[in-house]
Amino acid sequence: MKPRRILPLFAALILGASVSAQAATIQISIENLVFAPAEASVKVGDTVEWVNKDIVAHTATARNGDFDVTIPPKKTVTLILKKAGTVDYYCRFHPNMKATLTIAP
Ligand SMILES: [Cu+2]
Repeated sequence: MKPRRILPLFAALILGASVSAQAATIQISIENLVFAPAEASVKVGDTVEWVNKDIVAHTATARNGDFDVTIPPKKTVTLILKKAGTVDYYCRFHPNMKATLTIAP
């Protein structure tokens, strides 16, 4: 087999590997009315996991309306990101709680 015939196979293997490594889970904790980290860089297809360590409920509410999830006390809520963009979000119950997701395509 000539090298130029082997090349596409290698390319497919490399692409396949990068696709499976692409989707990640990003954990954002909520403690004492603070999202941490407040700024996270993620990708479409990634899962965001909000972990509420407080004894009160919070929300992660996108200002552009892309998502609005409620995170009960001591619970974890996940969301798979479907749209690219920079999304500012806040908590509807505590509007001082603010954070940003930078979502790459
Ligand atoms: Cu809150």
